[in-house]
Amino acid sequence: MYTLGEFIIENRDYFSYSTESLLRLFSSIKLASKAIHKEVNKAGLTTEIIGSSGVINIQGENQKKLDDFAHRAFLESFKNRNVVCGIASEEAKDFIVINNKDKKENFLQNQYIVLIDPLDGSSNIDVNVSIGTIFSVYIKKSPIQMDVTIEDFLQQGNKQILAGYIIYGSSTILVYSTGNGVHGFTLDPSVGTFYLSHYNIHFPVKEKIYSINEGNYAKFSNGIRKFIRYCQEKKDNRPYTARYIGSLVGDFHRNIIQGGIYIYPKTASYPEGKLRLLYECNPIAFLTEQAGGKASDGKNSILDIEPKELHQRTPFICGPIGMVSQLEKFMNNFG
Ligand code: AHM
Ligand code: MG
Repeated sequence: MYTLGEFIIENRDYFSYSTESLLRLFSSIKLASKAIHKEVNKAGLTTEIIGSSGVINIQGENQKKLDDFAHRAFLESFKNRNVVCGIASEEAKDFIVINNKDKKENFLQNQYIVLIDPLDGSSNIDVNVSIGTIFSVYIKKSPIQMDVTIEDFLQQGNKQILAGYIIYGSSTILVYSTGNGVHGFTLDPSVGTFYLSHYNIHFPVKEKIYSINEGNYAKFSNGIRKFIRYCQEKKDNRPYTARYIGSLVGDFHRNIIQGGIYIYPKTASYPEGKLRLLYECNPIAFLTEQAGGKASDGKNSILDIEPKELHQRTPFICGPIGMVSQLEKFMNNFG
């Protein structure tokens, strides 16, 4: 059974950048995710973890204690590895510059830009439902000896060199892609190691599930409403099953394995869409395409969108090509 580290080394020829720096980066991701796994698993036992931190975050949302814990865990972990030069997080208004110039070991590979949602779906923490971390990695654009600038973060999704998520569910699973397929590793908590459990994940041929918050039906456009009716129609391989957790990582993880579409469109409450392009949609879109699917804002490929700001929102659709294309047709015809 491969560990994540062994798998990266074994597949080093498929990664165009330094394997050593990738291993270092993963070592920080693994460390922080294990710390979060531990906290999630004892969440019901301690008031230090469940509930609100009393802070309203940059998104105008009530920050949970675990959101804050996860943000700090990843930040500390990235700072200590000498491979990351800048981080943007859902929990911080501005990007964070990591300056390692004063350290002895000033690696040339200190060039990764990380965008992260440390704990997505946090409204599910207090009720024991799956939550996740989503991460996206780019190579720094600005000269290596300079501090990062906003342009380093505002790169198109198709420039990602690594994207992934960690789902803290009935088990903790890390799923990633460096552009050479999508692979999943399950944490064995007794030894603290991630083992390869899902090799080369692909959307199955059979389309089965649609995931959307149907409570917002009255706020959807006609095209989205018609698509929902289409999913429910008894024809061909339909009706599809409706499944919606309200945790992007959980909904996506199920859909990529069982075959389903995830939709968070524009609504009256979120006229630009709810999900954030840079650290929620882009990484999930990258994995979607690597798994043989399609990710779109209804018209354009998510990975082609030119980002304008750090916390930009976008409508988001991802899933098997056939289902996403069908929805795009409805949106094109009916709005
Ligand atoms: P968050 O980043 O504040 O946790 O919000 C993102 C989450 C997604 O995980 C999920 O798919 C969506 O918001 C659910 O939103 P809603 O409750 O409006 O359906
Ligand atoms: Mg989020």
